[in-house]
Amino acid sequence: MATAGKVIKCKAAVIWEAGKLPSVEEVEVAPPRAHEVRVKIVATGICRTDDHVVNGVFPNIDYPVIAGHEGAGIVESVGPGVTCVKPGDKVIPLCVPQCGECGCCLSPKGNCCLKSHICEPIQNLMPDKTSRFTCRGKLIHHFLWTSTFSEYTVVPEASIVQIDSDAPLDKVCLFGCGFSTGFGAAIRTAKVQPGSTCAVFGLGGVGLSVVIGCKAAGASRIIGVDINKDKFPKAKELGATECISPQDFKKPIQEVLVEMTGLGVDYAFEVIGRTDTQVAALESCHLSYGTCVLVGAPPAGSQLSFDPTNLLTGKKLLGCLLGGWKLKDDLPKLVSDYMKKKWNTDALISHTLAFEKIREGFELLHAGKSIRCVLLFQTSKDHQLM
Ligand code: COD
Ligand code: ZN
Ligand code: ZN
Repeated sequence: MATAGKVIKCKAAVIWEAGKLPSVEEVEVAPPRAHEVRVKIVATGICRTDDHVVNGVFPNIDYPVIAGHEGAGIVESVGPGVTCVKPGDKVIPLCVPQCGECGCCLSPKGNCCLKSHICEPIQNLMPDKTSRFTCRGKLIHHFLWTSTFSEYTVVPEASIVQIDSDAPLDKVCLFGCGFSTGFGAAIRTAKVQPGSTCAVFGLGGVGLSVVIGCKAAGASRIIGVDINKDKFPKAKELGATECISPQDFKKPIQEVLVEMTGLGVDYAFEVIGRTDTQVAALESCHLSYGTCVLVGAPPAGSQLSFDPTNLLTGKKLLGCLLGGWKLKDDLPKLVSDYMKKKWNTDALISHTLAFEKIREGFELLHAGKSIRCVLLFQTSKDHQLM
């Protein structure tokens, strides 16, 4: 590529301080260093976690920052030592890396890579504690080592995977977070069995992906739970057999679910990120063999409090990050299954906007009107890659 080894000037959405919506700026993106990859992002979704960065919910995030972690793009150039991808490859940046060397990556049992931005002392610079982004002379921080709200981004090689060269990037960007997180919670973490009864608390993009996973696993009853009834039609389209709002009942929703099912659901998923709904999900499970999976992350410092009898009778309480997938190993297969039309994730995309309209995308999320809003970068002639 003509741009290899050079600083690239391009568009990015910078969150200058907590509490402020991102503003679209021209940023400079330095070339990748050893074991890093520079990617031209083609499309990126907006996830609730990006909104948490806008709102300043995470205590360990330094500003200014470029958020975004649900993107797909094309490799522009690679730094010394990179062998996993080459310029021109279609890729998805991984917000949970897979270094392949740490105890967790070497074990088949988990996916929380110990060399990630979460397990290292939490920081939002590159692994070498420097940044590849500047704007108006200021250092701009990375986010989750992905920063997909930039037309070009630099990621560590542990945080990128090649996907099918025919994959539509404006659709499979959702596999970088929302879809994989929800689908994996049902398929990989809970291992939902055919004929079972499931409850899904929260019907946003991630919760609807849980619904898709439960249906794909052959669940016979899938009960969607949300306070926003506008979410119900899409949930039913994707496989929910019934939907209920806690606001329509005087008694706690867990009691309603236990009554609806006899002794409770086989699987309950909490996909909101609140401790009260986490406890409600656990209490709605079958008292002897129900499984509750926590998907949503409550605010930092939250504590969960519940009657331990819930577990003593045999219920299981699980949690997962990105659905539990080992993303380098599993994401290409998920994309190729999508290409074989095994499930329809396109239905999760409620809005597609030009990247410049990113603020509108956040406003749609705040208003509860979007499921997934995908932002598209227009390929300028200067940076044409294909
Ligand atoms: N009761 C029922 N429904 C509720 C309640 C409530 N008290 N409060 C909100 N809801 C509903 C909302 O109406 C909405 O429909 C839904 O819950 C939440 O959806 P979104 O669109 O706000 O959020 P998603 O689907 O994009 O993401 C939700 C997560 C909770 C999964 C996400 O924000 C999160 O916590 N992620 C961390 C965990 C993880 O694995 N992250 C990977 C990178 S993000
Ligand atoms: Zn690792
Ligand atoms: Zn996310």
